[in-house]
Amino acid sequence: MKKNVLLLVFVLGIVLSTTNACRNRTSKKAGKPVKPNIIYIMSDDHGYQALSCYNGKLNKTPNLDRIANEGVIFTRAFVTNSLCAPSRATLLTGKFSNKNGLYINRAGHNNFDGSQETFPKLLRKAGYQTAIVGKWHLRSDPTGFDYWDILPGQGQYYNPDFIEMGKKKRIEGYVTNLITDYAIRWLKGRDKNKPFLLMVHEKAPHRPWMPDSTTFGLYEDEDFPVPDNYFDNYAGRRGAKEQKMSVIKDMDIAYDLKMVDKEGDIKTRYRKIMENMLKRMTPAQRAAWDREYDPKIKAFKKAHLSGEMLAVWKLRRYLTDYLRCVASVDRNIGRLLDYLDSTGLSKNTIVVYSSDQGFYLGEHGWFDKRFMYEESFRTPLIMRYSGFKRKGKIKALVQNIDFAPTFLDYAGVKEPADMQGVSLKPLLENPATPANWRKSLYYHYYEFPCEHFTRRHYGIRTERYKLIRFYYDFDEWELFDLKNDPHEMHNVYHDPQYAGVIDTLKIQLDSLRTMYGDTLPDPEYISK
Ligand code: SGN
Ligand code: CA
Repeated sequence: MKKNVLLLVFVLGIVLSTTNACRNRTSKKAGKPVKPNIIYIMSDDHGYQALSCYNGKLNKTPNLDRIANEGVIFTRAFVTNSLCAPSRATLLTGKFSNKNGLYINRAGHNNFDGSQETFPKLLRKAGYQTAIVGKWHLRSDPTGFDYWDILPGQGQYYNPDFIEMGKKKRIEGYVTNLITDYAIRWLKGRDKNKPFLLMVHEKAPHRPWMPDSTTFGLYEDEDFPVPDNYFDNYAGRRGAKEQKMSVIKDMDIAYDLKMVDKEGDIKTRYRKIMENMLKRMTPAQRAAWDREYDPKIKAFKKAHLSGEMLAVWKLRRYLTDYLRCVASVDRNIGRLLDYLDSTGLSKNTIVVYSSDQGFYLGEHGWFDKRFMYEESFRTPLIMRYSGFKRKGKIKALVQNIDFAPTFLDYAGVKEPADMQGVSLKPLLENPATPANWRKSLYYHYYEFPCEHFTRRHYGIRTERYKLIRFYYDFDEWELFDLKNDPHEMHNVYHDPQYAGVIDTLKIQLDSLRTMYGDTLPDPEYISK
């Protein structure tokens, strides 16, 4: 009897799974293409210099490289406003800050207006199941998702709190591992008859770069190359000169670089914050941490470094922790890809990896982002899907306003007329970039005053040039000839040779501002 029941269950199982498979095929036969699933992964502050598929010489990211090798890699992908919350608002809405209303991160200023149209809402209307796990940072509760499990604010690396559909709970573990666990758990439990959108938003490798113990030992004593412009003197660039994101001057030895000595001799401005983060750890986590950091602290105290030696030590200490956090992201993306492969989901799932912006890994002497200079204006962008006709490098100028239209396009949903980006499908479906593809990009950064003292600025980037205008606090223009000066060290705005170029760029900049409806600078928004 028991045997017969088992047989019946087995046969029923086969019939059911065949029916599901047929349903997919039938929809194809009936002329309706099967809608692809979408997994969008966004890390936090992952500069393209720290992915080996971007020829990064710093580290190896074999799992991220898998996405690029099996798909495409955009070498000129940019953001609209190089900061976390604004980037997330742009991703959801396909619009610049001046249209989605989210200009800056600062608490109590402006929360994301979740009642506006977003691409997850539109996909949901079109029959997709939608979910987001990980960092959110938009303050208002997520809208447009069937399921959400998010980190409050910036989140914590160790034993983080999560808010699952409105309920807060503290979970033991390391944040990058937990986010992946939850992503896979959601995939397993989803309704298998519907296409899905899953957004996986990492906390890492955001400051203060606290690595998982599984990565301890990695890059130990590695002599990371020091960027040529690490000791930049910012001549001719006032905005760059007046920032507070210098590894040498502003990076906190106890907080950022983890030199929290038990004796309490190392007294720094942010030491207390790191002490509190360490207090979250379980005794076992703390013991592993101390085994890793205590010898480093001892060696540091003994060495009495100063001048250039201290400057280089700081950079390498920073990079070691940052790249260890990246290694955890990479390993976990591997887990997710393996899950997709082992369940057959890879074939019909678009996988996209990007960051909310780029990051300085010592270039210009910096950490952090915000500026329109390449390292933070750019974001890594790699994609994989069996349906792409294009493979390898794509050099066209693309921007995070384009992500929402792309996802809608692949799902067969019409892009709302007021979305400002364009679908990347023509780039992914043609052997070469269409001749009418955009030739310039617009950028606008607003947050000031801010922790890193980055002044407000906007600008235009073409294939060859970048024209930036700092405004409000002081009015100053910068022009970079990216062909001759890829590291943006020489502001040639006052060089008469470039007068004609400047005239043309200013006209183009004005038309971009008109096209995107940006009427700021307008001091109004600061007092809001
Ligand atoms: C925190 C960081 C800053 C960082 C912002 C914005 N300080 O305030 O260094 O610029 O986030 O980052 S920390 O001491 O709290 O780490 S963003 O990615 O969220 O925009
Ligand atoms: Ca960020």
